[in-house]
Amino acid sequence: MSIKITFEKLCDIIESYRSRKVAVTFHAVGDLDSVSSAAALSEYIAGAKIAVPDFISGSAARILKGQGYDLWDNRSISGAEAVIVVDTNGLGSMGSISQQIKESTAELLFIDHHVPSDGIPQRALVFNDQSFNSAASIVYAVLERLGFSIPERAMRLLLYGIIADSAELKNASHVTFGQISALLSKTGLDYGGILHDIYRRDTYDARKSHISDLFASTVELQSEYVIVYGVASGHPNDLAEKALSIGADIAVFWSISNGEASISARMYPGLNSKLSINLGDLMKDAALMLKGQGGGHPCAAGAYGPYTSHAAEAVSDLLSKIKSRI
Ligand SMILES: [Mn+2]
Repeated sequence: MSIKITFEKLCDIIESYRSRKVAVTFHAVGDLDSVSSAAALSEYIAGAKIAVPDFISGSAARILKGQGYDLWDNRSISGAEAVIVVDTNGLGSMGSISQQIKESTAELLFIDHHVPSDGIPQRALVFNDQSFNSAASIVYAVLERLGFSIPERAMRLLLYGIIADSAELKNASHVTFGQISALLSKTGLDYGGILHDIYRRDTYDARKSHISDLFASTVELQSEYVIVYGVASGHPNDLAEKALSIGADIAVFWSISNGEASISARMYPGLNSKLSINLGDLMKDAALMLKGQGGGHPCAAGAYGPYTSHAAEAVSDLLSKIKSRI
């Protein structure tokens, strides 16, 4: 069991890290909440170095740059006396950096707002409070409590992070509303403009190909579940998400480009436990067939590899495993 700490203790620790060598990292495919939390902490902790686990999502990277930050390319925690992991509930979702953390002797501090997992090392200190809607909300509360005068670019980014994780304010408490209100007033930003920026529409080319690909896909009803699958002309993960957003329960799409096959699957949240399906595990088998890499989360996973001639077979194998559980 890791060591749970209170908000007061968290503030003390962050304050004590101010003069130390600290690495800040987050879950694989860092989103706006992760990157804004990391960026704001690195403003407070002068010696902080941000370590990107796998990569940063396209919209997070765009907004990070838009707020005047350079994109981080460091992927190592070496040399750090302490590692702060934000927005992450265990090493299982940390991609390539989890091995570095396992091998490191640095102090470990997790700051998160997700349901805790058992994938946190025993020696780690953990602040996890799900009454905060986001990691950015926790980081903002800590920096305020420490009396730090947060640079404006970090305030803007925290505001984006808090709003992004609020699901258009559906996931928001009185704390969230209070912080959003304070940050809007301090930065002069406008809520509608931020939403527009976060959920910017795809280009017309991308929207046209999403719609064409979805029309060309196969739609099956198995028991009471709608399964959609087919070929994507763009990124298969985008298409699988679109399929879910218009009512699919399970979506599997694949593509071949530049000599690489890529498969992506999505499931409606919660179906993994209901149907005992873990897409992340199933994608490991798909990756073997593609002679590449695969994995992910129970409801969102992918595999890619150079063995393109086996892609169709890997997809039908995946679909039959999924259907056998329904
Ligand atoms: Mn988050």
